[in-house]
Amino acid sequence: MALLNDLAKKKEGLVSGHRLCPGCTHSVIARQVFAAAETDKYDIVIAAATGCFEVSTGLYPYTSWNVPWIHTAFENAASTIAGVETAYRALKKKGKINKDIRFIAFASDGGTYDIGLQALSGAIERGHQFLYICNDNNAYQNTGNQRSSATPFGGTTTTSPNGKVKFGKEQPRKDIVSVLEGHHMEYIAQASPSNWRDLMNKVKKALDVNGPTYINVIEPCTTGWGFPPNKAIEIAQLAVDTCVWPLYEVIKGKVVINYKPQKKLPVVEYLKPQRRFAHLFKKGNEYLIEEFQKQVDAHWEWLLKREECGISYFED
Ligand SMILES: Cc1ncc(C[n+]2csc(CCOP(=O)(O)OP(=O)(O)O)c2C)c(N)n1
Ligand code: SF4
Repeated sequence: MALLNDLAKKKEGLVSGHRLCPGCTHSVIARQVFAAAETDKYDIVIAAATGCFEVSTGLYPYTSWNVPWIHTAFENAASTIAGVETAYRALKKKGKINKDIRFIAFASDGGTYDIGLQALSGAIERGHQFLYICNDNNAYQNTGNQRSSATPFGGTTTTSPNGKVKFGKEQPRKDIVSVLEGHHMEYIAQASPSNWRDLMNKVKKALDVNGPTYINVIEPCTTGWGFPPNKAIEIAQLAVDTCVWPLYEVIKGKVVINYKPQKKLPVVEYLKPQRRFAHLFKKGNEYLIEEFQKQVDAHWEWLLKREECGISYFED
């Protein structure tokens, strides 16, 4: 892995002038992705689904993208990038392009877990070579913080509000990594911008696979989650240290956990600094925090067991 000094000198794929909220991690993640890409060996082409990241970085006639970038509808980042990749393969076959190009789709959880899942599943099944990065900010943030299937249990949003009748989102978040595992992809991972070297390793690996790959990245959203703009990376680290957001890879179906906290923190450490969970700390709601902890523990134990037994359903 390159030294920080060298990384700082690399050409940026996303530059200043965008309109993301102060403290938003969308741009932090993108810069880590570009720092990882070996742009001396290949060019990068991006497709971005409608969402905070897309509307803030590509507001016509301005753009913060320093690489070829294509706007797509909310629901079809995967099919758009698959189409671009197919055109590239066809042109390469005809000898009209001879450079190496790698393709990345960026979408958030609304455009991935929910409305773009069909397009993503189809593109993966067809075996296009692209890396799909989901920047998961746990809700439809661009349109004002509506619940998605990635919203955590108990989290309040405008469409899963807490009050006298409800306590926030009633369902646990969708385990998108497990959903995608059913596609038998060679490489799936989960990462966090707080653990940037780990994230960069994953991007580098994923871009070298000859087929579809997927990385699920936690994307703390200062506005929707309710924390000060300078705390985003701390919040991401707390997600990792509480195992709310385990860092792991599924390589040809085998689980590899990249980070096991020496001391696994209780989930309250993650929940407390965020306004969207404030109601969980009201008297009488202790059971909700216990339930949250139970869900996190169960998923973590399951991952540990899968790593230990090392079985894979994947056929080489
Ligand atoms: C079919 C369709 N439905 C709704 C919209 C309106 N819309 C645009 S972005 C968005 C939410 C984006 O949420 P997410 O993918 O989680 O991205 P975020 O803004 O949170 O980063 C919605 C509802 C749309 N563009 N197209
Ligand atoms: S609403 Fe959240 S995800 Fe969207 S730009 Fe602001 S901080 Fe980023």
